[in-house]
Amino acid sequence: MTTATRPALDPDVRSAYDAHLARADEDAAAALVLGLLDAGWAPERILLDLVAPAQVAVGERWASAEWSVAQEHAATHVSEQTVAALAAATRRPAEEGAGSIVVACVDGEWHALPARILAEVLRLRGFRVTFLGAHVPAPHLVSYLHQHGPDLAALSCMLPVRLPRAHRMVEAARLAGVPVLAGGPGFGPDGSWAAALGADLYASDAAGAADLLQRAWPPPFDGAVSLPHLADEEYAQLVRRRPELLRHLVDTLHERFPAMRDYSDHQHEATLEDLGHLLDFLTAGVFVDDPRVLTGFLDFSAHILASRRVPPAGLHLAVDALTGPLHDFPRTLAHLTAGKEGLEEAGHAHSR
Ligand code: B12
Repeated sequence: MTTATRPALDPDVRSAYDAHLARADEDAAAALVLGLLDAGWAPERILLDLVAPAQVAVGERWASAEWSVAQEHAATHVSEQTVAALAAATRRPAEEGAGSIVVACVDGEWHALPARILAEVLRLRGFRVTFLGAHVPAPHLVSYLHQHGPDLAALSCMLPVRLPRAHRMVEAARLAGVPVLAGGPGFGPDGSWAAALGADLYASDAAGAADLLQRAWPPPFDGAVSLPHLADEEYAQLVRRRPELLRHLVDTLHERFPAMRDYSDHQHEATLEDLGHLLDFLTAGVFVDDPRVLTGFLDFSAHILASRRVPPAGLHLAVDALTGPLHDFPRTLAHLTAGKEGLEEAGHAHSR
């Protein structure tokens, strides 16, 4: 099966599907896609031109605070059920000798739906696919690969903060003798972090991955890790010093924003989580030696804060506060400087 050129999807279909997501009506959403299937729409197209972009829009509604987390979760569940309904309606046994692929999310990665869509697209293109789901720890991946010996492991990473763990997964698969196809925005805007981590192949989306594999099967096994900067130990030190740095950030914020002392337990917990994310994105950027990991996170966080009418002063302050304890980490300091400049350039003003 291929992705032939077809007329654009009727915007009314998309609006109707969006409305089913908004009402969390999984029966109506499933009925809509099964109707499209009956009307002759290619299942791959329904997945990639309807379900996936509608789900991206769900993220935008959540990010702009138009939808609560609960609404986002309900809509995501409907998308998952829709993909399941489509999969059940189109399932057929793989042909004898079909290439076998294991699809898994990297350790700590809970965005299972993009990987599930990839799995279904690969299956529709004739591959034998096993979907391992969200958050697969490296040791479990290794034992699974040893037991089942697939031709390829397809690893999904949606957030760059998971890159150090993604690296362990890539290494684990390659040690088991299984080549790796990496994908998802977590591997970088151009997928360059996938190559640095030793992945054999990279594709930015499911159709691209299927095209690539259909062109070049069996997959190559020639990835090579390229992380020479790790010799300076800055990454290892950032991991070791995380608790101390987190404490320093909390103390600094308390000093600067005394109102934080009256925060509820829940507010304290949320602040700790946000500051932890900042440290983890910084650490992941230092791991792959690319400041875009931190700048991307700061830009994203400033937008989220703006949509909730919170000024980004806390972000600036937190980035500044890290320069003291990390003054003898030149590479990390360069990332922090890029982060500050990025915030200023994007107009996320340093105001209180
Ligand atoms: C649903 C969702 C969740 C759900 C996931 C549930 C599930 N079962 O999947 C939950 C609630 C768990 C979640 C949690 C979080 N999320 Co979230 N989430 C989303 C959302 C709304 C949709 C994701 C999705 O399904 N997209 C639809 C897919 C189909 O789109 P796609 O990316 O185009 O898919 C293609 C490619 O990614 C590619 N691909 C993916 N994997 C692979 C693998 C291979 C091998 C290949 C070749 C290709 C490939 O192929 C896909 C199909 O073509 C996105 C918004 C968005 N823009 O996507 C945010 C989003 C990804 N989440 C985000 C965030 C911040 C988080 C949290 C950190 C929030 C928090 N503070 O807790 C946590 C982190 C959880 C974790 N540890 O993983 C941010 C990431 C921002 C960033 N750059 O850092 C986003 C972008 C939201 C936003 N607009 O800000 N999330």
